Amino acid sequence: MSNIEDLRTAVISGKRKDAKVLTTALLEQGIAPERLLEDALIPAMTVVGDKFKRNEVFVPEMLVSARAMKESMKLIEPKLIEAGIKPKYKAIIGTVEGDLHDIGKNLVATMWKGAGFDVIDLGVNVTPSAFVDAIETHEPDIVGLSALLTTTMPAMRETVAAVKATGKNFKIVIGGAPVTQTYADEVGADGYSPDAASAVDLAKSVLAA
Ligand code: B1M
Repeated sequence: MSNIEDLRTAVISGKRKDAKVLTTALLEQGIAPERLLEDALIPAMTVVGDKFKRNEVFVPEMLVSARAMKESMKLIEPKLIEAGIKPKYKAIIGTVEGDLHDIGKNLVATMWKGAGFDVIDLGVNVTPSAFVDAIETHEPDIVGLSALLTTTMPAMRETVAAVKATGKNFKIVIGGAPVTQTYADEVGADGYSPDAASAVDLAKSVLAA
């Protein structure tokens, strides 16, 4: 018999194959998919995020844990859909226009998924109008923008203005190496976070506000 604790440990240690085998076994044992999410994957990614914040693990370890979580999610997601279980929050994320960097943005997307959000990832080089179209289509609770270049920071400002002009009710958060809290305040974002783990705390706090 497999147990949920083993799955949590497999994700924390980034053991992708174990995560797949354990998820399959636990689902076959009749454990509800939402329990796997709530008692294994979300706590596992919280542990990894906390370790990252304390500098006990670094980006490579976060990436292997994220990969293990994705293996498990691939099996859990269809079951959650079948059971009609909806995530509490919907998020849209993308790297702004002109910018092709996606490693940090992908990590934020994964951590948000790990926190139980439904994440629509628009990819890189996303124009303000593509963000607006996605907001009209998906009606998210939160929108995340990433930029890695000082030259693409102005696209962040333009995107914030464009998405706010939709008049829809959602929060907007930004991040990326050159981005700061001061810049977030200047462009009118609801928040900024310096890393992927803090992006989860940030999203939860702006959504609760
Ligand atoms: Co580029 N690049 N790059 N690059 N690149 C940087 C960013 C640079 C600092 C390198 C340098 O000069 N030292 C520099 C930018 C300088 C500046 O503007 N200040 C630079 C440059 C100049 C360029 C090009 C212009 C080079 C050229 O062609 N002349 C070019 C631009 C292309 C374009 O985007 N239009 C370019 C291209 C590339 C590659 C394609 C080769 C590749 C990207 C591959 C990819 O992403 N798929 C690349 C890479 C890999 C880098 C470095 C080496 C690494 C970036 C990275 O992935 N870091 C980078 C130098 C460096 O950082 N050491 C560099 C790891 C990642 C986990 O961190 O993305 O910061 P990061 O994400 C963090 C946080 O910032 C935060 O959380 C993440 C995890 O904790 N975060 C958020 C990110 N998004 C967030 C969103 C949030 C919240 C938090 O809320 C929504």
